[in-house]
Amino acid sequence: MKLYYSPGACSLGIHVILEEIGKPYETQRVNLRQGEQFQPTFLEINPKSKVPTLLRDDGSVLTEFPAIAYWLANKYPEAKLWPDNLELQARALEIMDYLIATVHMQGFTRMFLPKRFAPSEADAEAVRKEGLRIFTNGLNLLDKTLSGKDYVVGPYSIADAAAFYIEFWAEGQKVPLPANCAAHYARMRARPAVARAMQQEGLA
Ligand SMILES: N[C@@H](CCC(=O)N[C@@H](CS)C(=O)NCC(=O)O)C(=O)O
Repeated sequence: MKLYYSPGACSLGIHVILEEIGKPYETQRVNLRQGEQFQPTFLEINPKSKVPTLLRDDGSVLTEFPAIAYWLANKYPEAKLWPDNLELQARALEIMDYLIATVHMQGFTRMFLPKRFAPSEADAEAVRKEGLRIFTNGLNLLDKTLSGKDYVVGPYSIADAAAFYIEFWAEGQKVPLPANCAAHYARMRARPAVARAMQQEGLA
């Protein structure tokens, strides 16, 4: 397996999952700042120009965080990253979809790349603020989800890897983490697999 990633990007969550699983894998850095995701070599692998991208041992490529995370967790059940009851499975998918499709894609992307969404330069600040509103709202909802639990759905799962990269971004952007998210983030940082993934990406 080979993970195409960019240091500190959402691919960090998949990197954490791979480290939790502990099977051999390679990594290939994609320089997003230099636009490597739009170069023909990468487009051949993932025409969506996004990381995470997973090249599997049979040569097939899997994209989109929830699909990659779900496939890994179910391919390697011994890592116990996927809950064993239907209700918690549905909850894990529910929160991952919200964190990635809304908090990340609609919130953080507006904060980080406002010009992509702004009709003109003058609109960029308003776009950034709207992104921050969506992102902060998402952290508050995640905080409620975490109430009374160590991990997002109770037992540790792939949903925690998604929550982790969002919390990591909040720290980087100096957006205060609500109490349950801060405790979850500290719990995640204390996991050896998380420390290894961060160290490999040069983030530790
Ligand atoms: N929906 C995608 C989102 C992936 C995504 O937005 N990745 C960002 C990095 S965090 C990326 O590759 N951005 C490159 C670009 O948009 O040019 C997923 O679930 O994997």
